[in-house]
Amino acid sequence: MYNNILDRILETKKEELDGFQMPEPMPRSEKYSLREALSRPHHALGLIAEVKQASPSKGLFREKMNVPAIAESYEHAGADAVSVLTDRTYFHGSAENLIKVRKSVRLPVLRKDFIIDERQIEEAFRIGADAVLLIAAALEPDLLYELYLAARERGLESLVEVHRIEEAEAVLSKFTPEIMGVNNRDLKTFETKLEVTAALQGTIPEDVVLVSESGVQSAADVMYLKNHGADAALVGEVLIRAHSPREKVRELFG
Ligand code: IGP
Repeated sequence: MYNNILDRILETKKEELDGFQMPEPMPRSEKYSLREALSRPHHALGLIAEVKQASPSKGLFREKMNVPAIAESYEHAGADAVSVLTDRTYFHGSAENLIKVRKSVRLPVLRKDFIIDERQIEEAFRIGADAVLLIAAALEPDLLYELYLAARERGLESLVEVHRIEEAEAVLSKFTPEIMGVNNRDLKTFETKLEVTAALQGTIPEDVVLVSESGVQSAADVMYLKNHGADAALVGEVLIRAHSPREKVRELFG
């Protein structure tokens, strides 16, 4: 019925939006800028550490997650920002997890979800996110730009994710995002290779903060990305699986 997993996720998202209920706004104290944090990273390469309990390609990473403890360990490890998967159906995430992270760290928090509607932007603001993910493979360029503007109006930054050169070019022909993510994983096939970042490096303007996403497993990977134009890496699985995320960050980022 579906050509690929991304189409299936987007179909589910649309269905779920039929019953959408806007949460009450959380009290917000400080605001944190993802772009600023990644512009002066704690390590040689910036780090966005991700809270992710499961994924459609790999299943459950952990039976249980102590979200505040994980978020605190990321902060102590010198992560520059925290990403939180809020999609429930495919990633076992939740808005509650993001709220817990927001309360646990003094770092920018990225809402990681499949955003296709402005209500999800307002929701991200209300639960305390500083930034949202916008996925080029999931959105027509016009809609992506509208959502980017809606986020900006709400004071939220956007991480605009691309995987193919054509996607990057389509985005950049409309506007220049402050922060772009190159997803090393193809969301339609799950194939993951760090060379995707190297291949897109030249397409993304110098002054755009470039986040290389997915598939980082070793210190050699971190070094590779640093040498191929990345300003930061977005790392999920290896940190979530680690007994000590802090030691894992030290091992990978030095
Ligand atoms: C993290 P990894 O391989 O370190 O667990 O990947 C992150 O890049 C990945 O979760 C991700 C993602 C996405 C998930 C990147 N873009 C879009 C869902 C939707």
